[in-house]
Amino acid sequence: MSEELVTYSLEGPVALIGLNRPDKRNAISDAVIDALSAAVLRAHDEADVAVLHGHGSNFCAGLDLAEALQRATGQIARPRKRKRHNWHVVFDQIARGPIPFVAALHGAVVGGGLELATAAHIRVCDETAFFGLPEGQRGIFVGGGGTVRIQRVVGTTVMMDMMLTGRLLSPAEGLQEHIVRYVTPAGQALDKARELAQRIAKNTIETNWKIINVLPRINDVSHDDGLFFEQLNSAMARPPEAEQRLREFVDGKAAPLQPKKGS
Ligand code: 1HE
Repeated sequence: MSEELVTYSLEGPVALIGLNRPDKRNAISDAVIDALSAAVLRAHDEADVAVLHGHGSNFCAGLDLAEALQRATGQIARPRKRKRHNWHVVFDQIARGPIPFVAALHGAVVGGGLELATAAHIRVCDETAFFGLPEGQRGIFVGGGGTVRIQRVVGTTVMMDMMLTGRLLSPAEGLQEHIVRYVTPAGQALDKARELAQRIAKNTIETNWKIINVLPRINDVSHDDGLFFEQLNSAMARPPEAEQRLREFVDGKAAPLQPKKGS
């Protein structure tokens, strides 16, 4: 993997994965996708939770338009065979893998950058963030799973408006449309994401896996099938940590959900 294009480090159980092409506003080229995939797969092995962020003044300006132009003009040859789109593969590695991802967003979160952000399970932004889908202005279409993922997050009405008009959403609108769950002062999104990731890492690995893999699938099926899948999952053999955690609660040794009054 190219260490320049995507940075990787471990903070205990949390992997930090940073898009690192700030001079091009972290635009996603084929080389960036390969480096991102390598970092994500490494985090699957080494970490219990990962944080995605961008170096420089933006999270990500989306598809590398210079490379897209080279592809459109035949300067980059078309592949002979139709393989699964590499963005779909990598964003699914994030969204449907073994560990939760928290995205820390700032500056431009546009086009493929928003598609990448919505592959994460929780999103935090700072006050500098803006969200957009400028594909219409560029004569192209979303291709990184946005029709599926972004549409499920913000709904058809909002996505249609963003795509047709090119309207940019502010952090407050991002919060309103469920793109983000947390907004921080400028420069603090990464710290907040790290804090959330450390907290998520305290859950059992098995429950985290169920939350990120079962919930989105149940969202896609009927009411009856959803309840059936839920029962299957809740009846799955529980790992030893579950018994230990249940016992801690019953014995009064579990940390309280909220600090006790007066303490
Ligand atoms: C890029 C890209 C890029 C910047 N591909 N090179 N995405 C877009 O339509 C967004 C395009 N970018 C922008 O609108 C602006 O760059 C930003 C609002 C993100 C940032 O503005 P600013 O003033 O800080 O930077 P800049 O001066 O516009 O760009 C700095 C450099 O980054 C410049 O290169 P330089 O060599 O002239 O210095 C830009 O060309 C370069 N750059 N963005 C390539 N995206 C699978 S489908 C997904 C479809 C999409 O993602 S569509 C959305 C594409």
